[in-house]
Amino acid sequence: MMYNYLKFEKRDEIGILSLDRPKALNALNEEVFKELTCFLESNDVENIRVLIITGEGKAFIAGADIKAMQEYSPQNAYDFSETGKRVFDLIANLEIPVIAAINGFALGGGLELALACDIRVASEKARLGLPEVNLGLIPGFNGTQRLPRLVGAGNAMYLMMLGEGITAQEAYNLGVVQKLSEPELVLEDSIKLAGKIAGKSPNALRLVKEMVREGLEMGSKDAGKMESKEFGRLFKEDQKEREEGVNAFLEKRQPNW
Ligand code: CO8
Repeated sequence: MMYNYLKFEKRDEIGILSLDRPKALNALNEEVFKELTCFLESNDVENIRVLIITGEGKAFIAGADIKAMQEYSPQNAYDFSETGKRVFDLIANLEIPVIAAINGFALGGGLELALACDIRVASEKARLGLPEVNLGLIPGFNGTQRLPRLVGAGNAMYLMMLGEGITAQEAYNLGVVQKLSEPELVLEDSIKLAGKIAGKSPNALRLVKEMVREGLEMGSKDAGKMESKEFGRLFKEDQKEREEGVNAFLEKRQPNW
């Protein structure tokens, strides 16, 4: 599939998806969401073990396309918000780990996309924030829900009410970002991290992701039960990855998943 606003490259078992609309700082519009949906539902994601999402040029993503939104009716705005949520849920629900390699500005909807990823690596020079309140808007792609689940209500309110970009170091201190990189090494460091993760049991990675994602929507007792159930299920005879992982450890060799 040919994309206008996306670039995809595969390095071994790692996929690198770049938002490629640098003149508009990779701002998200309906066309970008269409292409992202196509990509996320394609075979490309089935054939990799870890996906990295990054941006071309000086921005990761500077938000939803403000120019396109200017003409929106309430129904258009509602639909756009729902479309964005569907796309970000596709990212969050992928069975493989997803790393956001934040090479520059991650603002508004751009930060919301990064929040739908599992891990965020950021350039020390990146700025991150939710500037919607400056436009009389609120985050509309689930940011009001994902951010407090990640960093707590106080830190989320701080970012959403401040409406200013914060430095990558501040974002790291708040727990929005998990790893900082020198600006020219963001992608390389993300690939290294992806490579380490790609060596782990794909089934275990899928389950970790599912337990965290589902668990955040449940009470802790029910979530704990769900975890025990899945842990027990791993000891069924058909669970080859668990068998291989344990055997490899005992035989002092690398597992072959
Ligand atoms: N949308 C559309 N175009 C954009 C956007 C954007 N979000 N951000 C930048 N651009 C464009 C600029 O207009 C400019 O275009 P042109 O060359 O044609 O004038 C080009 O990208 C380069 O930008 P700048 O010249 O402004 O670059 P600077 O380095 O001077 O500044 C900034 C970079 C600080 C990132 C600045 O561009 C900026 O403040 N951008 C807007 C950031 C922002 O407010 N983002 C939040 C948008 S709202 C949002 O995301 C809500 C999500 C929920 C939507 C819910 C659905 C209804």
